[in-house]
Amino acid sequence: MTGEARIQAVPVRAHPAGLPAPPRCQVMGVVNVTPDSFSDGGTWLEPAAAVTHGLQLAAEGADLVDVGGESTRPGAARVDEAEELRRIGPVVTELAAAGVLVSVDTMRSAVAEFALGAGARLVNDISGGQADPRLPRLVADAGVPYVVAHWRGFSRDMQDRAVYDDVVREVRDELGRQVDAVTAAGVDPSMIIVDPGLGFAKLAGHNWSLLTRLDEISRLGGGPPFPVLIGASRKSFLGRLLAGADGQPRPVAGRDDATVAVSALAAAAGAWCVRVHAVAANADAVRVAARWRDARGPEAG
Ligand code: PMM
Repeated sequence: MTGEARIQAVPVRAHPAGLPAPPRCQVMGVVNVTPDSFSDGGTWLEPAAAVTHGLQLAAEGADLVDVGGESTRPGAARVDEAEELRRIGPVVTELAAAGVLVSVDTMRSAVAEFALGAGARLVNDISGGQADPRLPRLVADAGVPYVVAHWRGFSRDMQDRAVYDDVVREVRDELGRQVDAVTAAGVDPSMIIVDPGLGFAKLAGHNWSLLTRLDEISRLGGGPPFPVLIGASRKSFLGRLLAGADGQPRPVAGRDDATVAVSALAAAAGAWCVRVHAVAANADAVRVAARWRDARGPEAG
């Protein structure tokens, strides 16, 4: 590929309809109201602690705060619906009432319905419309932005399905079919955000390949590019990269600086949003990337 062709391949950053559109990559702060998430499980299980944390993330510069009540770490069993609702209910309600732009991280229509009624403004469905067929229709009726992530099945055994010949082509094809399905269910394409689903039926090498080809992930079908969300924060592929001399992966608590590096690179490559646990440093990183894109010139969008 020539240098010129490479420059033209840098994607214009796309924004979903229905949300504010500052001229930089968005930062989504994570509040996991779970006992068992890999990165922060148990820390924010009490509603009051989760609300305080969400407000803190917003104060640190999160454009959105993503509230979830079901762990999706590899091997995790499903939580039942009533428990998921019990966990997220007061947290979504209080954060939305405080003026925070809340996204709900759920695969269930009943949970999304409650959260939207309580003021959430975006649905983040890591199954990309596949776990609960009623969810895309609910999102369509609500007219809110919808994160459609590439997904090959529930967390309990998803890593058995981390098998690809050409990960970027296969993820694009499968994500394209997921987008077609949710569009057929009535979701407006301008409301769709796509996500390669890092770590979901992916090994470390798969994640790196996807991260370097965000432009291709954003261009599914013949329409305008889709906004892309990246969830790399503290994931095990970063722990593996930073393994010590003994070969042991860097523990979760030591992965935030690497997350910031990924955020800067993804934002410079045109990602719409990075989903992160440690907001302040990532909010700085996306500002550096915005200035970088600006200085690089108009062809970068
Ligand atoms: N990763 C996790 C949870 N939700 N949502 C989206 N859209 N993309 C992701 O990559 C993603 C997600 C798992 O991470 P966590 O347990 O630290 O929240």
